[in-house]
Amino acid sequence: MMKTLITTCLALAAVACSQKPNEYKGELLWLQYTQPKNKVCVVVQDTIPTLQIARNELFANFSKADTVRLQIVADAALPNDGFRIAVGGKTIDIEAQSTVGLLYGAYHLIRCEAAGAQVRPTTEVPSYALRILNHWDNIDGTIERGYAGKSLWQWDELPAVVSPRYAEYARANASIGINATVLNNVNASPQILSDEYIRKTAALADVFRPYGIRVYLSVNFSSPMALDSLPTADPLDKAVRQWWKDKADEIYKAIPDFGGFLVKANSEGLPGPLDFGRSHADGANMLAEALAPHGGIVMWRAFVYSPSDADRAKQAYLEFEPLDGQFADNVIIQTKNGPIDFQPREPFSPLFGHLAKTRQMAELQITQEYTGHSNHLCFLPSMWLEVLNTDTYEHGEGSLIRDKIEAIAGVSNVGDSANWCAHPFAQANWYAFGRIAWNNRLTTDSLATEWIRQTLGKLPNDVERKIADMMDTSHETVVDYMMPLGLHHIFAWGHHYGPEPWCAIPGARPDWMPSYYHCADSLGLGFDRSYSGSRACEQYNAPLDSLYGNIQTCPDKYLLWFHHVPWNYTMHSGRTMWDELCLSYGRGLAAAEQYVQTWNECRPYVDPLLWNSVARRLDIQAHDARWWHDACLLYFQQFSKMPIQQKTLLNLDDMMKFHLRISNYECPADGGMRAEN
Ligand code: GCW
Repeated sequence: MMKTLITTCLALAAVACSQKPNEYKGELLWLQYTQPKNKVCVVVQDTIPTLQIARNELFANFSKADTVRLQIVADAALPNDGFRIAVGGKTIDIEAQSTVGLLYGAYHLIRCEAAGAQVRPTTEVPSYALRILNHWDNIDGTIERGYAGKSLWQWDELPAVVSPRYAEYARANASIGINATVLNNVNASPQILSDEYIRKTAALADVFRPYGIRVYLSVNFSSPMALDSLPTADPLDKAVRQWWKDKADEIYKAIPDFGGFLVKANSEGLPGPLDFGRSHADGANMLAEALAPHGGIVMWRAFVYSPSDADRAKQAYLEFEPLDGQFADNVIIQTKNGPIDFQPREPFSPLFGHLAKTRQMAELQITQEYTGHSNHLCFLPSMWLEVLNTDTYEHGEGSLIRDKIEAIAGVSNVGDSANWCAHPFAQANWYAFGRIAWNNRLTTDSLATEWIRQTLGKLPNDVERKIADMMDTSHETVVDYMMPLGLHHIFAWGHHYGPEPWCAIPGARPDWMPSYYHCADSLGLGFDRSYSGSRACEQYNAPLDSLYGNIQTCPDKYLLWFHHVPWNYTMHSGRTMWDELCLSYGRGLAAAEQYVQTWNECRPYVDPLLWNSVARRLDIQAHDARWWHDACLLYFQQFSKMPIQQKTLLNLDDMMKFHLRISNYECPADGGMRAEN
């Protein structure tokens, strides 16, 4: 018996190895469907575009039933495009209050089949009614902090030419429940509100509408002056208020379901109400008043910092807390997850534990400005869920950020690269953002396996597990080899890629320099935000204020964020802070190097072009991890004067060999790029 069993297993294993890897087409993202065997009968009540899309998707990509019936129902238990799935034998029913809800139900069925999950009766209502991408796309076609090519939006051709990629973009978003998009950069050009660009925007809105996606625009606060030469943009000026009302009317005439405005004001040089002695509330409320008759909203960003206080991490709270309750009902304050700026890890922004009388939404960064651009594998759900599941203690224990916010925005990583995101694993971040915005109870690992099964197809369990583990650990690995223990903002000037803790640009703002944040000196390392320092810890509700503010109780992962720690300080582990720092950098480096090995082991099971594309980037990532490790430890060692455990450093000869290996990387004959081109 045992002999037979072993023989069978060996035979199966042989078959598995010999199986041709599933083909991967970069441009298809997680929608790598293979045509199902039998064709399902899809019953819809109407042939409006959204239902036509749902029917076509099911007909082409779902085979786990004989019949699927899509039914609009009046059911208050299904708000915000929620849906219900009922299973009766070989018939499946999708019910929803809206046609978009039925479309989401259709993509749910297709996802179940593609991910190998059983279709079970269920009711799904989205965690957030507004699930929105922010494209930092400029109208000249460039993308700020974009690493996947140029902007998708071909403004010069629109509205006459409508690229087929716009519908593909909408389909990808609808398949993961994203229902809104801001087309342009928050460093907004006033030009976006010209009548010419409103017509172009309307053409895109027409494509997105059947997929349930509403269009929003980032606006420049000085638009009345830039576009129509008004003498001021003062929000209390009657002519300015009228200008915005007229502009809103013009937009809604062209785009009846326009979503509203996203605003970066009085931040990094952008104009705003403070230029006219007014408040953020004055500015936001003026725009809100213009949009209110049309049901539009204003998303007003809290990403502000000016030399008003010695600590940049305190400034959003200082500027916005006093305005609590002053914003109009259709204003939502959009706050980055952390107080500074999308670092590999930050404590949550204290605003999420305050502004009890103000609508709030979170801004997460999908594009990897600070986590390796499109070269590093950094699966971001573990960072995002760490933030969303944090307790702010605003109303005592159990005041989670995920329940506090009413919407969630992601700064997009999408460009016109053939596979949309350049790094194939960056697609997983776009995917996961949409899925978390729909269901904020999902976990990093469930998202990783869901994405792997749809994108890479059915793999042997151990191979899938290896890839999922790589994804699950990748964010912590990036933190370890870039900025462990609460270090932050020690990246290179300008492009923000690579280490530069020594960076000192003459004349630059001090709070743009790494030394402002790491504060390395002969005594220690880290920014003192405790009671003896900037007292930023006081912006957190009890007991977090004292938990973070006391070096003994502060969690290791935030230690150098909140404290200037002596090099020989004894950590919870019993090691000195210096040794803990060396260990963290060494751990991150080792993990990045291990990913290269892990991916080699997966080679027989992965599409060759995909494998090459990822292998090349994992090599770069391992190289960069070594670069971060050595650069930071050798730089900080100048201050600590303490030994680095030799095993963690390459000697010069090995270092040269290492760099040569990377710089002379033998690109595969086929370039290994076609997965992307
Ligand atoms: O992260 C910083 C970026 C800027 C960005 C700014 C912001 C769009 O370096 O490129 O500008 O924040 O969030 O407004």
